[in-house]
Amino acid sequence: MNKKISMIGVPMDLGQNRRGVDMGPSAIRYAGAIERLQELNYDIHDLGDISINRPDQKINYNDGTNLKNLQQVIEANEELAKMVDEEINKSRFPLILGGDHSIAIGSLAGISKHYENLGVIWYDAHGDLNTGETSPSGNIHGMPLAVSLGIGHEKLTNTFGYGQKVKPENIVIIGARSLDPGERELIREKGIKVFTMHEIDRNGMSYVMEQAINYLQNRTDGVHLSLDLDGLDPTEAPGVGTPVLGGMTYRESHLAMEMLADSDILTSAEFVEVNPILDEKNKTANMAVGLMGSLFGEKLK
Ligand code: 4U7
Ligand code: MN
Ligand code: MN
Ligand code: MN
Repeated sequence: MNKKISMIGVPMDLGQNRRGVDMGPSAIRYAGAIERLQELNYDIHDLGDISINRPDQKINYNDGTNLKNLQQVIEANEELAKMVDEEINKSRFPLILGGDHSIAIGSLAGISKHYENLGVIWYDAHGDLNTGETSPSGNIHGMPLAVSLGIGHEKLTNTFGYGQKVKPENIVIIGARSLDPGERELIREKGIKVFTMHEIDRNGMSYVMEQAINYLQNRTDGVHLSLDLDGLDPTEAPGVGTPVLGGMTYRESHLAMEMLADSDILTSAEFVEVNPILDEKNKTANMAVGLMGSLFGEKLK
């Protein structure tokens, strides 16, 4: 693993309805993310938080669409893409802290420029494959994976001045258990690889991760991990805005992170959707930091 990490906080909550997720980066830093990684001999630059342009009204509908806060989400993602791009130019590993999951649009826009075949591991209860047309909510945090495939509102898909960021065959979704009808259709149509909770229950996390890693290793030249804390079960990780029962355990998630560390395929990562207001004693942020420890090789130390 690249020993030089650049940490970027994105205090974004405009991609969904609940306040609080904008405090995710602070909660994760407070839980000791930097110290944990320094302990593993990483050279960490904390670039702080990017500034989010908060609208005066609670929800803004721009451009006559159902997409909430479209303009503000675009602006923040452009800024994030630029920063991520610069850090990769300096040969540093981008570690992005959310914020709601709409920020993956900017992460992937900045990262993907550097790879012919960027792989993505989407660790999440949801597919985040909605468009304005299929979304039941109009929340952009339910759309970033579709946007990165070049599907959705043109202003979103054109983030950082180019279209499609990821090829459908280079994506692996892990932990899905809440998929909307339009998302299911897109998964079928594009042949996206999905390991649902069913596969994890039936074959075990070890088998699922082995499959996922082998699959990506053979076809990609870099892999981004996008970890939504709601992938974990809400009894263990309650501090998320869109909890779905029946999720992955902390232990299973540790194993997944350790196997990723062993495989050495990751080139960037993000931890998103931590909402300290909905949390119990910063449990979910602590969980994020625990998983980071495993992801960055604690076991191997
Ligand atoms: B998250 C949802 F309808 N699919 O689009 C939607 F269930 O980033 C939820 O994974 C999206 O947390 C969840 O609004 C987005 C809903
Ligand atoms: Mn989710
Ligand atoms: Mn998500
Ligand atoms: Mn969520």
